[in-house]
Amino acid sequence: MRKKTLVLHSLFLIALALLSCDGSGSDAGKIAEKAANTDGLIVVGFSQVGAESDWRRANTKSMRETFTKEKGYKLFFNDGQQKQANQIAAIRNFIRTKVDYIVLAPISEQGWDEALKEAKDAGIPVIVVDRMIQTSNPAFFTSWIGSDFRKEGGTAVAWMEKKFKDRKNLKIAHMQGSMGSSAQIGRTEALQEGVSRNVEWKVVVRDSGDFTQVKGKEVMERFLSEYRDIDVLYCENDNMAFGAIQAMDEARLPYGLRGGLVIISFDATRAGLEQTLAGNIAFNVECNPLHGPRVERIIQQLQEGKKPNKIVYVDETAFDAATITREETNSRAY
Ligand code: GYE
Repeated sequence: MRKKTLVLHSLFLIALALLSCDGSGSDAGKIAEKAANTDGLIVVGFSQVGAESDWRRANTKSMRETFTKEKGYKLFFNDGQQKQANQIAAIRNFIRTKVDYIVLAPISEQGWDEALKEAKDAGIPVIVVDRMIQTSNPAFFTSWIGSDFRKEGGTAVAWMEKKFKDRKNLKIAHMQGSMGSSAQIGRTEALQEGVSRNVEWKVVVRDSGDFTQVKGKEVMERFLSEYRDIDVLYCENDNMAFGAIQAMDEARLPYGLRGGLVIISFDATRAGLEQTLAGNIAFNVECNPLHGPRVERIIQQLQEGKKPNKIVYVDETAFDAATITREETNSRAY
């Protein structure tokens, strides 16, 4: 009997290790060590979407730099590789490991109820970061911190309304992010509202590039094979814009301040601002990924028995190729 229990226990630990071991920068195997030997550290399980963009990598770095042993934390990091099923498995793994807090950067808004109910039943607070989630019970998460994506889109659309004020028949190509993510939903909604307000605006092609450079290039190649005379590319992040720029270079199509297609992008990462400074991206709306310290503040409040705000939006700005400076670009932290 005892032997059987031992075998089962070993199998359980192996399963835990395998779950956390996806070969993509997750803390492979460490979960098996569990919180047992945490030396009074606060144990945080972070389920990250993936590593699809510069924004995402900066976000991961911010979290890793915040939740260090020196600062009193033990961080379990799981890279979901852009799959919700992986993220749900990670959440369940964190619950079994009895972490103190779960931090979730959700790939999409829907589909979290079951896993989050399990976390709630286990008494583990869940902090949602970056994208938002839709839940049947608001108590399934403690706090959310991230960007107002609808507002980001509104900033881009307001710039377009000024830039193309008297323009007739404006042909827009719309490259969307990962479908069903708040970043895509908000930025897309803003453009759709802009199109319904401006009768001369037409979205001639629309497709998702899943927030990656590789897909951004592929999608742009397809757009160009269908429409050579696109006026604007409304591109929902920098990495897809980099891919689109590659596709335009290969097709020898002009873009940017020199004339030709006007590219609008989101994130304003360092690499994105370089492209803005060079005049290739005409307008770049900031999306701030440095959430590590913000999540830590929430955790500290909870540690002190305080009630953090349920919803917190971060402040963001935007950069116009006509006015951006070298200093602004160089001082970019991500
Ligand atoms: O814009 C994109 C990333 O959710 C804000 O996801 C984030 C978005 C960001 O892949 O680059």
